[in-house]
Amino acid sequence: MEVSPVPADRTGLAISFPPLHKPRMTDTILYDYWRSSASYRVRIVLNLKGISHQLRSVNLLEGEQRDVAYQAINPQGRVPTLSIDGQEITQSLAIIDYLDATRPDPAMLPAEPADRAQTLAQALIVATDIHPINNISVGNYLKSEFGADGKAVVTWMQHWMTTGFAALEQLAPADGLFGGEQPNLADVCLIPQMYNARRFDTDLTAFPKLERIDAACNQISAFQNAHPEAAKSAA
Ligand SMILES: N[C@@H](CCC(=O)N[C@@H](CS)C(=O)NCC(=O)O)C(=O)O
Repeated sequence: MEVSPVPADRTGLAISFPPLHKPRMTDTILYDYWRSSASYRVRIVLNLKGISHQLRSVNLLEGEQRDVAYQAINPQGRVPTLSIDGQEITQSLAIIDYLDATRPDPAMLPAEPADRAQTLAQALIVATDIHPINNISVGNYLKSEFGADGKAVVTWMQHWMTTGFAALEQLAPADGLFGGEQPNLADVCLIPQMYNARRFDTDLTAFPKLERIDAACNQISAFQNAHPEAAKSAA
């Protein structure tokens, strides 16, 4: 296994993607944006698994995700994309699945099928039911097609975070993390969404277990070094 120089080295900036040559098999590059919560998930997992990597910024506010060169490696024009083992992988959960299959320690999902299903269900509340409808492009579409102003878009986002978190709070353990003593995929998906929730002033008082898990994970260096502020300062 590769050894992680944490925090990750961020080389170059933007717009030189994809590499003009295929990366060496050892070059692992995460195309990300510091505030992107899907990227944040992958940064956490790369750190937890101690995978040496570089970060390359795709500035979503400047529209770099729509650059033709970037769309050649990510046709959706979204972050993250991971260049690893001579290939590019898109979609944070597909990236994490690949990392778990090829670098299994520590595992992000339990081996036992029933536990695995429960962890996936918890993670998917965030990754498929909260996050996608709170995206920049969704907010922009609400504005351009439905006349929503900035305040309405924030109300929309708070609503979907609050309803998703209400379910997740019920599923959260009384003690420890979703993964028990070690973080798992549910923790990896939750912590970036908690960051987003605070960023958009979402009331979290009804979710004490989620707040406890968030605080505990943020004591772990793999999470600290993946935090948006750490990723931003590496940019
Ligand atoms: N399901 C995708 C979501 C990727 C995604 O939507 N990323 C956001 C940032 S968190 C993005 O690139 N948004 C750009 C846009 O909406 O234009 C994943 O998990 O990787």
